Amino acid sequence: MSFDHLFKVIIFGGGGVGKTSLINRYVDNTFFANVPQTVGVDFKAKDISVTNEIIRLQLWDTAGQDDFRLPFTSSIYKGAQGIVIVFDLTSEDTIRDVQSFLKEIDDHCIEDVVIVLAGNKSDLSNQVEYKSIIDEITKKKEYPIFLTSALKGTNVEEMFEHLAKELLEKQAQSNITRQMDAIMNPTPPPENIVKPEIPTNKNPKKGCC
Ligand SMILES: Nc1nc2c(ncn2[C@@H]2O[C@H](COP(=O)(O)OP(=O)(O)OP(=O)(O)O)[C@@H](O)[C@H]2O)c(=O)[nH]1
Ligand SMILES: [Mg+2]
Repeated sequence: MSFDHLFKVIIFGGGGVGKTSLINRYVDNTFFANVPQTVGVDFKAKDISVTNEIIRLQLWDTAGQDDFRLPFTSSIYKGAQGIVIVFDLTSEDTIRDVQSFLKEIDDHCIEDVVIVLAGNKSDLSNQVEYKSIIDEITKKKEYPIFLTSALKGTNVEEMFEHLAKELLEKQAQSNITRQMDAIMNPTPPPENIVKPEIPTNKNPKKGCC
């Protein structure tokens, strides 16, 4: 199937927070109680229709374990347009991990990336009070937070759809900026341009009549 836009989206988050499960739920509508730990990077893609355009979300499922993820960081970050940082609502450590992911993203200086946060495992009752920790970590910057359950499917589509719409909007905005730039700063013609010689007729023939 062809598509109008392709967006690269990375899924980050600590070990076992449910990154692979969220992707499985979104792309295949499946859930497994036992999921093999991700090593390196896995990929899945899903095509969705947003405002009459087909968007292909290319989802990069990363390993929660630093040892399995860090060797791949440069290829993971290259060309990334969207990022989901997942934490486990029942684990304070994984909520605090959000800070190191935000710092890592900052260190890689990806411009104009769309970031959303996902508090996963919302079906479980032993949840930690995540809001104050996230507020403390993100300071004044506000990121959309979706409380998801890969097990039940709660908010999973909503989160990826929100991301897709944001990515589309951001792309439209940067196209407008580029067009405005081209209008305001037109490229000057090269200075050493060779003008074609126009033959001049020094002895023009007189007309016959
Ligand atoms: N109750 C509940 N369990 C979940 C949910 N999402 C994932 N799990 C379980 O949590 C465990 C880890 O899920 P994964 O999807 O492998 O987590 P991951 O973040 O990909 O883990 P790594 O690849 O090791 O970093 C599995 O046993 C899942 O079944 C959820 O929404 N609710
Ligand atoms: Mg995984």
